[in-house]
Amino acid sequence: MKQTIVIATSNPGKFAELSEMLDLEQSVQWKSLSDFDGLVEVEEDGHAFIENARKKAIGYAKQTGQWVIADDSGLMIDALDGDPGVHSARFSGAKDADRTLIDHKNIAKILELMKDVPTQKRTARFVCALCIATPERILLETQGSLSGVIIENELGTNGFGYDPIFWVTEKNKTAAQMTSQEKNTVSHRGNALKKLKPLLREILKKS
Ligand code: ITT
Repeated sequence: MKQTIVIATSNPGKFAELSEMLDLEQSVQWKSLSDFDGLVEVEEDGHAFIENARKKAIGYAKQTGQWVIADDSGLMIDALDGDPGVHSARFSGAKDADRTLIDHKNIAKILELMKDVPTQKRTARFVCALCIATPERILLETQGSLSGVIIENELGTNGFGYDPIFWVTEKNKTAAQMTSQEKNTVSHRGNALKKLKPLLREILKKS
């Protein structure tokens, strides 16, 4: 029998990305939060990515009665003591409904805060934490990261969030200059999923 796993997002893009990258369709029936009515939103108020991923996975597993996979991710900049970190999504405080506008304001705030930071001190990393929980317990947790440098101007139009100012040295381009496939091979989310996949396969074999 197929194991149902709920991906803790209502965002169709993230649902497609996670279910495709996990690529275990044979043994898993993927669902999203949109398949359930009356769910109470689990607040992401933890101090670390893994805390938020854990909170969402457990919270939605209890509400749906199913296994749930949840993620939290963001950008950590060394010169800003790890900020924007868990506040990445709304670092500028912008409450606009338009995600592109929020991203633009977040980037503007970072560039302003870092205007006097020299190149060699502009190191940063994207981090992604993943957690799978049943209604009873945490089954699996993994983390992945991608190191880079914050550049002084936006470059590239692909991706989202901080991608246009995130220079990936090993690729000699920003994350916004990569196709989504290319980004998946090096990204924090891709790395966390690569670690999770064999562990999940083992658990599914036993269940
Ligand atoms: P959810 O509804 O799934 O929570 P979200 O936009 O909050 O969507 P995340 O928690 O994964 O997504 O990421 C928080 C923020 O971190 C996100 O809004 C971006 O600003 C930034 N971020 C995360 N991953 C990124 C990536 O691959 N490229 C650029 N920015 C990223």
